[in-house]
Amino acid sequence: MIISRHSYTERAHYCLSPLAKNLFHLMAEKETNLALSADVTSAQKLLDLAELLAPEICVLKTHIDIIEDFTPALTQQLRKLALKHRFMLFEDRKFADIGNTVKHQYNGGIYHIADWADLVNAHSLPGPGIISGLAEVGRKKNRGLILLAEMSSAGHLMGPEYMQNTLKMAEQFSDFVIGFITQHALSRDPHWINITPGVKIGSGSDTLGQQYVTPEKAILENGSDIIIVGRGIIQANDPLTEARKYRQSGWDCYLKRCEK
Ligand code: 5BU
Repeated sequence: MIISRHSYTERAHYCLSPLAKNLFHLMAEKETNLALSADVTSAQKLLDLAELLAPEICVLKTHIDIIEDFTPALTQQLRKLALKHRFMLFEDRKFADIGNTVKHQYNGGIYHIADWADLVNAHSLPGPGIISGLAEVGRKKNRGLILLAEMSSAGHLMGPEYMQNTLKMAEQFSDFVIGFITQHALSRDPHWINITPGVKIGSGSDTLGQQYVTPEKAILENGSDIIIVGRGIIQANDPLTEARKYRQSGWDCYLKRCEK
């Protein structure tokens, strides 16, 4: 198992992406490795959640295309919150097309994702052209890309060979790709950030294929650096108390991993 025992601050030194470096420093200084998956469908609900939980998180992950009353004012507000409370915005767009198409999807359309999202993700499935296309837009704006190496859902097709090939592809773009969406750390190189969705205290699953691991399993056994939590927090009676639990648990596991 490939698990880094180094601190986030130590790992920041190895990053070729300035954004990855900033993210490691932000996590270390704010003492949080919790990302909130704010999967709500109204702009006001998203802003309320962001405002409430901003002090607890290093990353706010959005699905901007599920917002029913989207206006550009929403992303401007999110950016203000991100600056004020020091967290990064991650649009979970999962690009999966040829380079020329993703370039337009990233930069243009209704959402102008590249103008406000520090981070986006993409499938490696189409080959390296998808990264080149996104990099044409993202590099000059100091954005970062996360490649999907391994999903959390049951029956996904991302086997060990696919994951290794995704790593190899990332290595060609290590100033722009900051790491992976993955359930398991992929490499000994300390600069890659392993980001894990499907995390819930108590583990379990939902009825549509989502599979959960606990923060302990994600961080201590599987080498995750950032845990993404959605319904475990936003469907709780008291999301703030719940977010603090996840934050504490995530941070304790990270400290324990560094001590080992
Ligand atoms: P949940 O409510 O904690 O299950 O939400 C998980 C979020 O992470 C949700 O927005 C998914 O779209 C996202 N996700 C995921 O669950 N699994 C994956 O492999 C990837 C994204 Br990639």
